[in-house]
Amino acid sequence: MMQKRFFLKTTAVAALALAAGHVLAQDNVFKIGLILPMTGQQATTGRQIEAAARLYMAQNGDMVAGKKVQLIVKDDTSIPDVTKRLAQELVVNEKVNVLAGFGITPSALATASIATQSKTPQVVMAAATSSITEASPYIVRTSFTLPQASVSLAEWAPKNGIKKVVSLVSDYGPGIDAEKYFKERLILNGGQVIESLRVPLRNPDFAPFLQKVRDLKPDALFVFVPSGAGAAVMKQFLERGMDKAGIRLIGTGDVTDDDQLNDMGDGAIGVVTSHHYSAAHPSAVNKKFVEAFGKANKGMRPNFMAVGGYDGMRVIYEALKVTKGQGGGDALLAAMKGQIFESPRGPMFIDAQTRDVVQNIYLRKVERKDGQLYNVEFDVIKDVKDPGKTK
Ligand code: VNL
Repeated sequence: MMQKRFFLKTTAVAALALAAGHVLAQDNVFKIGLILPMTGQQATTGRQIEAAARLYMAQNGDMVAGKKVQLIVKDDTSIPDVTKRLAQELVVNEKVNVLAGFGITPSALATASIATQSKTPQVVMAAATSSITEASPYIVRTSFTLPQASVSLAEWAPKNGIKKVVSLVSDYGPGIDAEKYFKERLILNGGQVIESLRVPLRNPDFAPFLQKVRDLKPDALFVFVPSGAGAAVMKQFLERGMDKAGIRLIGTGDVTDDDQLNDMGDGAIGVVTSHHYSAAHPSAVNKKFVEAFGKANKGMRPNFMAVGGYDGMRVIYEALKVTKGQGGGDALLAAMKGQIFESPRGPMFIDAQTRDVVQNIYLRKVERKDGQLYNVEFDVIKDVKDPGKTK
């Protein structure tokens, strides 16, 4: 009896000690669960963001405020149910301190309730539908919003001979935002959208839509497709000789994505887009970023997804520093709000009220520079807040 009790006691103590050791080990680790589409249609987005996150860590070390930062990358194949399940596992099993990534809007939205319930900051590095930040008070965004980019282009277009436009967008959140905000602002500026076309997000066939645009003969075709789909649009636009028929191609910068632009050929030269990031952004901070990114990734050029990932890591690192490694989700979130810094994209700011990004939107034209195709910035609208926010 005595012996048994003694045995029980020692095992209980041992178990406690083990648990304490585990807690201690956990305590010294700061986990970031990075959920991205690493395979499937949006794989380039995952590849860009993971590379940028790893670059940020290589440049800034993995010891922050006494914690060892650990990046846990999960592939959601851009299927929202998978994103949600992975987020749940990361929160419950891995006890991640922050959720990050989110290649497409449905994935970001599917995770919002988990962020809210577990009080885990959710740093959206890619997805760009305006309403995302309203889905959870724990969401902070470091990418952009489609209304930001679209409104800026609708300011430029009518002053540059573009009055009659057909819009063509991917038929989901960001596309619908782009369509709506571009149209409203164009009308306000004396232009008109004569037809609004929507293509499916999954396996889109642009051909019949482009044929329709050709028949309608607008001054320009305004396009939003997600990162990775731009090259296909460009190719079919040129194959149909639409540029020769006098139809200009304009869009948010997703269509002349730096991940693909250099392979689009000279037909892309002259295409005007509006966006928050170009690999050709002429600043010292960006030059360093592009160079280091290329060096670490076999010459790969960073696109706007990469910059969203890089800046997202910055926001997380700073929050960890400010909270001295002692804060839970609420403290981290508070330290993310209001951050202001110089990104490779230019100055940026996390609006404390909306948790959304305030940033410059640039007008850019595709040009050949040093033998390569770039989005060359020629105008800027400074400190653009998301026009989609009503509050
Ligand atoms: C989204 C918006 C995705 C813009 C994108 O590429 C993009 C989104 C994957 O919100 O789903 O370029």
